[in-house]
Amino acid sequence: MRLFIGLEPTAEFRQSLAELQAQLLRAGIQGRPLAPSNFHLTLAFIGQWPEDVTAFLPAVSRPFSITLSQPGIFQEAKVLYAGVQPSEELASLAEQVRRNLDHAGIPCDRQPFCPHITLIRKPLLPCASVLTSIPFSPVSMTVREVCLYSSVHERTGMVYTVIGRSGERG
Ligand code: 2AM
Repeated sequence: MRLFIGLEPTAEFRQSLAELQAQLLRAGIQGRPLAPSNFHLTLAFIGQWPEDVTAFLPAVSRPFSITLSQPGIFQEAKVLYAGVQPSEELASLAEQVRRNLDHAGIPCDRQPFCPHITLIRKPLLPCASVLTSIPFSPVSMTVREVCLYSSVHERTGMVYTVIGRSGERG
């Protein structure tokens, strides 16, 4: 299985992300838009691993908010993302996820945590200023749980599916 751990957008948050993605495309940005059903905020990327790791997902003991910020681009990874405002709670949740994996001997990508939600892969911009010209709303959602995702390469592209939740740990 190809696994990663992340946050699942609520229906409302997903809708706002889809609207932002549509605005970016309307502004002339080309590339491969993610299907809104695939939107997620990665906390830790595991990659190939033979077992379900739901048991190691930390519970969210105190729900907290995350809020969108300005869209941006990771040049190296070739992704255009919706920014997510950094916060103490979010950073410590990502750290807790990674620590739990370490303790369980499960390897994960140790790139510094930079909260974002990918909207378009391999973006091509009509001009450098296009991103700052997009009006975006600082929409929020409440984080109540952490999700285990599987990533499957299907004929139509990658499909990310929630296969475990922190609330479901036995
Ligand atoms: P991103 O959109 O949050 O950057 C599943 O592969 C997801 O895990 C990708 O969409 C990517 O999400 C994230 N990811 C983080 N590190 C990764 C890595 N080293 N290789 C592949 N995906 C990674």
